[in-house]
Amino acid sequence: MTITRAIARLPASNAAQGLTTAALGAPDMALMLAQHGEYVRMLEALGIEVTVLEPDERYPDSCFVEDTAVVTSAVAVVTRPGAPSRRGEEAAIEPLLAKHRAIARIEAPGTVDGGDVLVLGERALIGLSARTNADGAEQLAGILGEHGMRCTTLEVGGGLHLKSSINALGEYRLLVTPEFSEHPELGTFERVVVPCEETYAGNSLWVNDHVIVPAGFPATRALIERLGTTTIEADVSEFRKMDGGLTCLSIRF
Ligand code: CIR
Repeated sequence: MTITRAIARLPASNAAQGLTTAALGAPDMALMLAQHGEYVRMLEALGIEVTVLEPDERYPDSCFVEDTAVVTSAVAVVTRPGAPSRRGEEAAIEPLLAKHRAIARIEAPGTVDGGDVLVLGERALIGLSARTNADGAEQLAGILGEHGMRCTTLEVGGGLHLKSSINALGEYRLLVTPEFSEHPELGTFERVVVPCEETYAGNSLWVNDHVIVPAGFPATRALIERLGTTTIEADVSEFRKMDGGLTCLSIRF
């Protein structure tokens, strides 16, 4: 699907107080803002109209907007984020999506983070993780099923979210970390496996016939280029310190 719109949110000044397991130190806020600006410009250069929301200081993790919604061509599912400190981030996103899609919502006790959901045409992969529980996955599969989508639910394993490890390079082609190279649930997809020493680059972003790859992962970039796909490099070092990456910085539809 051609992406025409995206929603992003500027990092809050207290972004360093967000959740993280990365042990890479505190983000440099000036650099984080500059990287965010570059990211938005990159999406715009791919023909996408980006709505950039003001920082929301109530939620240190609120720049990671992807976790608040799952958007398909037919419906926008507003999530109930798995981390209690992030619950409420979705409220400001819903009215923006309601302008373009019918809205559905994940209800308690279900939890879903958008980072656990990969939408590929009429298919969706839903990851069960510390953030997305079985009830949330079932609700989401039910909603997407009503819109004719086939959902596959799988355990996320080592990463924070499904999309820490599995991302699209096309409708039938996935970029996966070595952990998922032989996963039986992914049998119908062609898989491109990220080298072990570059697993962070498993979170690359396929958008409008380009793949945005995090800076500093040349082997992954070369693998993707070899497929005939144009890549662009984006430095997201400061977001990585907060367990974030390229996909989580926007909701695209
Ligand atoms: C969190 O732990 O929720 C944030 N610090 C990072 C969220 C990253 N989101 C994503 O990959 N979809």
